[in-house]
Parts: sequence; C-alpha cells; structure tokens
Amino acid sequence: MIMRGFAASFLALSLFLPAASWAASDAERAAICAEALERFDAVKAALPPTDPGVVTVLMYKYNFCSKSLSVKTGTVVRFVNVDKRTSHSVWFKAWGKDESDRLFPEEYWEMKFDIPGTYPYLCGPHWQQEGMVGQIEVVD
Ligand SMILES: [Cu+2]
Repeated sequence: MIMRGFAASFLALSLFLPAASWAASDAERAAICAEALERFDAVKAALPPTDPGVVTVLMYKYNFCSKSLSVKTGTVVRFVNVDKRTSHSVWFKAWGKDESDRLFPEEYWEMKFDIPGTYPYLCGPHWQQEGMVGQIEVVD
C-alpha cells in the first residue's frame, strides 16, 4: 500500500515536471529584469564603483539581465548577483573557460573582452533546468 502510494506520487510529480527547460518567456524576462534593476538600485551603493565604460549584467531569478549584449572590444563586463538568497556563477563553458566562483547575493565578477566574437555563457547551477544563459557579442 505504501509502495503503491509512493509510485503514484512519483508519477504525479513526473507529469508536472516539464521536459523542456523552465526558461522565462520574453515578457516574463522583461518583468524580472525590471525588478532586477530595482534590486540593483538598492544594493549598488555597497559595491565598489566601476571604472568608466564598464557594462553591468545583473543576475536575478535565474536570468541574466540583459540576456544578450553587444559591447566594444576591450570592454569589462561586471556580473552582479542582485538576488536575495540564490547564488549564481558565470561560465564561458563553450570557450573552455573555468567557471567563476559561486557569486552570493551582492557579489560580482568581472571579465574583460579583448577579442571580437560571440561569447555564449551560462550559470553553472541553473542553465540546464532554468535556462539561465546569456550571450555577449564583442565588436570593434
Ligand atoms: Cu544561476
């Protein structure tokens, strides 16, 4: 009886887990990124100021804001976690780079882009299930 109950719950759970990723739609992402900006306004005073020209990407609710970005060669991008509890990472996996350390709320990580090209990246813990990925285009 217990085993049957367990099997039934497992089946029920499986039915509710979508096979595809849980990536947000464009509209959901826009709302999440608007919220991320508000969070950033609340926490940025605690961060060291950026040098001029540094571009900021926010990490919030399993999204990178902006998800895709075009920057000039030589630009430094600062990835800031503005979540309240969740940690994230930045990983240029396709380029064979090491994953960044886990970034806890209000922590950041920077990378300089010296060579033009397309740089897809992802969040180590959240790219598979939550579709937390981004891309940076580096142009002259
Ligand atoms: Cu993440």
